[in-house]
Amino acid sequence: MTKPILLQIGNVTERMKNRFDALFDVHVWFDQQDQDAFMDAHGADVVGIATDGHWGVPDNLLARLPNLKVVSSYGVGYDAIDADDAAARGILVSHTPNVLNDEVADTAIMLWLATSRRLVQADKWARSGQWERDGAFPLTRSVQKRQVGILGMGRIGETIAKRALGFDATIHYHSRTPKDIDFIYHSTVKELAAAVDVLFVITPGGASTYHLVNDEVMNALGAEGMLINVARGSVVDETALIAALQDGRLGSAGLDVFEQEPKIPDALKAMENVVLLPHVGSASVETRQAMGDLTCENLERYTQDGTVVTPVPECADLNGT
Ligand code: A2R
Repeated sequence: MTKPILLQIGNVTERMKNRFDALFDVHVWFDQQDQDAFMDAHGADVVGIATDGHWGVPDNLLARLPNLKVVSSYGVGYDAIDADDAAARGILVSHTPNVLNDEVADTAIMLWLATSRRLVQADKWARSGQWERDGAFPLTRSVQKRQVGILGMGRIGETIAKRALGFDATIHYHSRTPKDIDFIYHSTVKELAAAVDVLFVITPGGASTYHLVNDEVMNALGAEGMLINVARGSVVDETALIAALQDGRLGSAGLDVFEQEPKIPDALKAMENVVLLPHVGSASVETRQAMGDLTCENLERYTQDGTVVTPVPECADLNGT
């Protein structure tokens, strides 16, 4: 029996590839020398897409695959997929929420600690012999008993908050709607920033959160304030961030994500008061395996009963109809 065609966008692990191969005739989009010829030959037979949060689904691809039924994306963020368009076409889109909450929250806390206690500079001080030459490393700022702000009190935001409570933090937050939780809600991002010492950004990317953290927000956070971004580069106005750090209007930043990844502005690389990571929020062996497994389970469930395990909210109504 011929297997349905799965279009694979981006790289997958061997473990994922084996699971895809068991059910699908897999074609790798970026291996196609002539993508138009592939479309002419197979476009009408493609039933599924496997992709990730980085590559998403390239513009116009949905329109060119008339029998596409399911898109399984590796990662929780799906701003690179037009989920409203997919839902309107009756295409089920799934992602991998929850399995990465702890890892991303750990990364956020790691950035907070590393930026506050100047881990990178202290390591250099120890390695370079500066300790022997110049003596003790300068004192740093404590993370204890801080006013901690969370922009985006969702699955990951709440996990960050739980960890911050371990440092005796007072938790403040902003999201579109107040939650039934015992933290302090602020109705605007600027108000939140003005109330806290450190602001964790953990909303989705996309149009609705574009540059939500702007010049005004950074001024409100202030000269002693710290910005930690583990969401998407697009949520923070990077040009304004650089200017605020350079002027001393914002104290410091810990960044896992950037507007033009993998490009990082030289101005940020040159600053001592920022810690930079190459988008590794969920990047542990264990968590990436769990994300890969859920990506596969979504496709496998689809072949069994036409539903997925974890649909994106835009497609929830399609799941099982
Ligand atoms: O929808 P709400 O009221 O629960 O708020 C969500 C909030 N959020 C926003 N807050 C302010 N302004 C906006 N325009 C806005 N849009 C969304 O972000 C919610 O509190 C939070 C997202 O939570 P979850 O949907 O549970 O996402 P999760 O799993 O925590 O992941 C967040 C993002 C991913 O989309 C990736 O971009 C990144 O973390 O890894």
